[in-house]
Amino acid sequence: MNLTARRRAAFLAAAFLGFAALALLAHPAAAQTPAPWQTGMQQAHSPVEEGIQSLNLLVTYIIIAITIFVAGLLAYVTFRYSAKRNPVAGKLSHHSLLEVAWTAIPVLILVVIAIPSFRLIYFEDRTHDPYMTVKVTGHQWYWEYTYPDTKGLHYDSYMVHDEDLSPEQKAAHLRHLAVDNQLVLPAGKDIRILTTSGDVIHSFFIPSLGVQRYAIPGRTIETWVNVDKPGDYYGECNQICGTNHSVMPISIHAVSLDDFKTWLAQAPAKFNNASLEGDRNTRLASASEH
Ligand SMILES: [Cu+2]
Repeated sequence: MNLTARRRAAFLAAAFLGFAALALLAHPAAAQTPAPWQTGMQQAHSPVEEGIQSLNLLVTYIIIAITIFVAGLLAYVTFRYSAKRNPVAGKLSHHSLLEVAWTAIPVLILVVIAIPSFRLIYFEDRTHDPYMTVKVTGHQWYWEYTYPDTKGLHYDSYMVHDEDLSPEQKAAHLRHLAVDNQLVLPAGKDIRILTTSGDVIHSFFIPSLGVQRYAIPGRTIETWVNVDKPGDYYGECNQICGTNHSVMPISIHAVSLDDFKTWLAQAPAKFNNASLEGDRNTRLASASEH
């Protein structure tokens, strides 16, 4: 191995280790909430999020390969064709095969990315024959959950403010994520989600479940979720929607089908509409003070 080859190998090895470290950082063992100093994605807990993460991984590998190739090429050319080593510049103006190659290869790479990308877009768009439907309505600044398959069960979900967080919620880093009434769903079932809004544009976003849909006044947008196992999953409104945009987190409580049926049986009594209306006004007044 001559000096040039050795330097090139050392450079490529350093570049590879650097990108490998970045790739590892991007995939830590994560929870269903964001972790302090987290840079990568949360662990996947739905088929859609698994698809999103595998597509992300594929694209990351392609990016790493292209970056290493371009950086290596640049380093080689800088070294090999410096004025010292190559005093007489070449007069090559074009090279047909090269031009065909650098057009066709990027097109091929884009096709390789496009096929799984489009497949995923259609996969996350809707589900056929869902077990049930939930309607999600964004409001300034809380979420309203409706179960149209029941006799009009609906309730509001407000953030728990800092001073009201329990020690357990604080320890679990649930500041600006914990809510009074979670969206309760059965795990392991396909659930149709319909989003809309009562005022301005919001966005219903739960990273670990791969759910992200605008909530737009006058429109109903569809997606679906199948939460893989019981647990609590957190997200936030991710469309700037006014002063208190930051105080309308999303918390999903996924339970077994039996537990869900039990919950559904007692939920209408718990979320009495008359008392909710009164509650809504006082909570809104207190929310605008924060
Ligand atoms: Cu919002």
